[in-house]
Formats: sequence, structure tokens, C-alpha cells
Amino acid sequence: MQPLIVTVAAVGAELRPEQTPHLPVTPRQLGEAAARCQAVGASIIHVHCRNDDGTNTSDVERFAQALAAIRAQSELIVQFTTGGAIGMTLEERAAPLRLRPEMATLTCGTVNFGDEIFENSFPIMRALAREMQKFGVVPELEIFDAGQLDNAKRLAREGLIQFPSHVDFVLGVPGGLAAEVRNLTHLVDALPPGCTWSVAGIGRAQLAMTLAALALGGHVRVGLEDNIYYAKGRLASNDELVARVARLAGELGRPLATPSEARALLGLTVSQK
Ligand code: KMH
Ligand code: ZN
Repeated sequence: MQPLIVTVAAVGAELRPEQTPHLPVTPRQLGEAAARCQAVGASIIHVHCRNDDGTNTSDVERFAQALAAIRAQSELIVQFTTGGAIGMTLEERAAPLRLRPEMATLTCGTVNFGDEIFENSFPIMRALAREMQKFGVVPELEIFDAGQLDNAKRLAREGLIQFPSHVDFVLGVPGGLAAEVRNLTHLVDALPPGCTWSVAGIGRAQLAMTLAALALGGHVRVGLEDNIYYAKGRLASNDELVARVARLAGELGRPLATPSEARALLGLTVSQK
């Protein structure tokens, strides 16, 4: 099995700071979270940015500060969101790509998202993919529902993304595909040859999906964006969630990928540090 790539989705867009004291809101807090998560086994950090009051922002300067803070304190692969927050325009979602992070997410279809709609029409996906091509940013394909993998294959036929690619299955969003092992295995079976994949289980499903990925030889995304609890009624920090994955992998004899090993596995040959 490949060394395990652990992604930490440290902040996301949906949580309010009142929900947990562990949310990294400022660039400085993101840098500190990156250092702590690398120390316990993470190799990628998935980045959203907030204003000091916790509201979402796509401000390029704020992303630049976050990027600098993370790079100053860690060697993690920095993966920007292009999903942003519900209600952001395409231009807002794409703006931080000009900073040329090593990776960025590309969600491969529209999905119900709680009571809201996370809109990713083909024109939106094409525009984001083109921006990534323009700035040399490697996409991680986000799959929230079964048909989205077929959308990704269509984007590949159009020359906007390339397979093999790194794919993250985000399972258990209310409105998306349920976080069940049979759904995960179905998606893994449908991947084009040579892809690497991870799974992000939402809420309580984070732990079960972690265990499934470890068993199947995939990679894992954890973090407060997807789940704020360590156990029922007990809030987690990002590094506690990463450390738990590391311990579980250790029990299976699966080594953790360092950031440079993760870069090699993902074809990100040049570190920008
Ligand atoms: N906040 C969600 C609407 C991504 O980062 O690419 C979208 C999201 C996905 O978090
Ligand atoms: Zn996100």
C-alpha cells in the first residue's frame, strides 16, 4: 500500500467560531494549525479563509497571508478551496488561484448542500479548471455524488483536466451521497486507472470513512471543516483528528507520507518552499 496521505481540512466555510474554540480563523492561526498537523502526520492542508470576525472571504491578500503563514511554519502541500462558501460568485471562488498554490479543489457537479445548493454547473467547472491550467495549479477533484465522477470524465474528454488525478470523495453531506462503505467502493471501482483517492466523511461518518480508506488502501481527509467532534459531545482540534488517523494507520503498519512523499505520489514534483 502507498504511504498514507492525510489531508487536514482545517476550517471550511460553514462553521461559526462560536461552535468550537479550535477553529483557525486568522492566517496566523492557520499557520499554527499547519505546524501542529504536520507534526502529527498531515501532508496536505485544505484552505478556506475567514475575516477576523469569522465571516468568509475570498480576498486574495488574505489568502496570500494564509499561504505565507502556512509556508513559514510547515512544509504542507497547500490546497486552496475553489468551492468557497455558498453564495460566492465564480470570480470570488477563482480569485485566490492567481497565488499559484500547489493544489486547489475542483468540485465536479452541483449538489444539494443542506437546505442550500452548491452550484457547479459545467460552465463554472470549466472556468475554474481553465484558471487552474492558467496558473499551473493541480486540481483535486471533489466528488459529492455518484454522477460527479462522470462529470469529471467529461471534463477530461474536453481537455480541461487530466487523468490520472487525485480525487477526494466527500460523503455524507446532507443532499449528497451517503457515507457508506458500499458507496465508497462503487466510486473507487469507477475511477480511471492510476488515480489516487481520499475520502472525507462528514460528521460522525468521518471515523468510519477513515477506517474504510485505510482498509482499501486510499487516503484520508479529516479536519474541522467536515467534523468538529472527537467523540460524542467532545470537541476536537484539527491536530487531534490527524493524530487519530496516524495512530490507526500505525496499527495497520501503514506508513504516513511526509509532505515530500505526498508530492511525489501526487505528481507535484516541485516544492514551492
Ligand atoms: N463550502 C462548500 C460550499 C471546497 O472547498 O472546494 C464548498 C467546499 C468545497 O468547501
Ligand atoms: Zn472546503
